[in-house]
Amino acid sequence: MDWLKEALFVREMAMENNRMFGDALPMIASENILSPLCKEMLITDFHGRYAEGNPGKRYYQGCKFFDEVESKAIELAKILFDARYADVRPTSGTVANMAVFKAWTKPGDKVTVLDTADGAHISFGKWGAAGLRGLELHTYPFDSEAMNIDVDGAAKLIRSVEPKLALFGQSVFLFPTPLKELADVAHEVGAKVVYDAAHVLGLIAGGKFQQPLKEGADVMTGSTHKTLPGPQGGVILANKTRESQDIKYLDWGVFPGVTSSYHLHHVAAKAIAFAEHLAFGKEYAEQIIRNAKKLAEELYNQGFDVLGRNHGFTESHQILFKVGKEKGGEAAQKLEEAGIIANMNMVPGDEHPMRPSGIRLGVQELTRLGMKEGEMEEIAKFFKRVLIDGEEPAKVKKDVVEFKKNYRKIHYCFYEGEDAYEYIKLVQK
Ligand code: DSN
Repeated sequence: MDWLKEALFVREMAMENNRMFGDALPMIASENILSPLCKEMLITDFHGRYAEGNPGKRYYQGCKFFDEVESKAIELAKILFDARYADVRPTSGTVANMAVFKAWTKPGDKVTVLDTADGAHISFGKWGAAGLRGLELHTYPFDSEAMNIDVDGAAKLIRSVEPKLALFGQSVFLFPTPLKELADVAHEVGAKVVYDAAHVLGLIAGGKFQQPLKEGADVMTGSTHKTLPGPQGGVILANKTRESQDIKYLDWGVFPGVTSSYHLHHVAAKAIAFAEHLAFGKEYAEQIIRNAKKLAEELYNQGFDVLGRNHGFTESHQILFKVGKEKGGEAAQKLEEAGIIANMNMVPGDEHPMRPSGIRLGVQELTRLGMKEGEMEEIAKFFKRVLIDGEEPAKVKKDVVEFKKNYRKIHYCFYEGEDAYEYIKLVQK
C-alpha cells in the first residue's frame, strides 16, 4: 500500500467536504461554522497537550499558559450566562449531561424527561447516557399541537414520581419550555432541575430565548457549536441563586467522572467564541429568530405542513415540517441532491427514528453567512421546487450553487468577512 496516497486521500475528502458545504445551503440545526480566530486555536500546540484537573491544580506540568486560557474561558462563560459556576471541560453536550448524571444521580434513580419522539436529546433516553447511568425514565405528556410539554400533565407526573432530577430541554426545540411553573413543582418534591440548552445556547446567551438559570434550572448544560458558534464541545453552567455544596459534585462529575484530559485547543476556541458572543451575540440571535420565523411562514405559504403554526411556527432557530408518513428520509435525500443539507426528524406520533415523517431545519448557519429575511423567501422556493413541484434535484442544485456564491463570508465575529469554507493549505506539493 502507498500510505502517503492513503493519507492524501483523507485530505482530499476533507477538501471536497469544504467544497460541498461551500456550494450548499447548510441547514442542520445542530451545526455552525467557526470564526477565523476560533479556527486558528484548533491548530495550535494545545491540540496535542494534556491537562487533568482544574487551573492551578494539575496532574501534568506544562499547563502554565493553558491555565490562563481555561480560567479566561470560565470567566467569560460566567459573564455570558450570568452563572455561578462554569465548566468548559466537557468535550460534548452529551458528556456534559453524563457528568451531571454522574454527579447527582445513582443507578436506579428516577428522572422525568421528554420522549425523544417529542424532541428530547438521545442522551436523555434509554439508549443514551441516561440509560447508561441506569436511570429510570418517566416521560412528560406532550401537546403536539402546541409542540410543547403539557404543563398540567408534567406537574402531575413530577409530583407522583418525585424524581431525583427533572430534565428539560430539547433537540427539536421550537418554543421555550414552561420552566418557571415546572421548576417550582420539581423543587417542591426535592428534585434538581437540569435544562439541556444545547441547541438554543446562543439564543439564550443573546438574551433572545428563555433564561433557564433565572427560571429555576439548577444547572444548564449545552454544546458550544450550534447557535453558540464555537468549536465542537460542551459546557455546564450553574445557577447563581441556588447555592449548595453540590457544585463540588459537578466538578467531580466532569473529572474524574467522565473525562480525564480533554480538548485543550477546543477550550481555547470556546473562550474566543464566548468573547465573540459577548460582542455580537445579541444581534446574531435576533437575526436568527427573525430568519427562522420568516422561513417557516414562507414554507407554510408554499404549501408545507409546518408544525407550530397556531403559535407563530417557532421562537428558536428551528423549523419542523411533515412530509408524509415515514417519508422524512426520502425528502432529506432529495434535498441533499439539490444542495440543501437538512436532516430527517421524528415528529410527534412517529415510532421509529430511522423512519421519521418530518424534516428539521435550522437557520443559524445561513444567518452567520449574512442571510436575512429576503434570502429566506428565496430558500423556501427551492424547497417547493424539490419537494412539492417534484423538479429534478440536480436542476435545482444549479440554482442553489449560483445563489450560494454570494454567501460564503462569515459574520458576527472578529475579523468577519473571511471565507468560511476555505481550507488551509499546509503542505505545498
Ligand atoms: N443529535 C444532535 C442534533 O440535535 O442534531 C445533537 O447532538
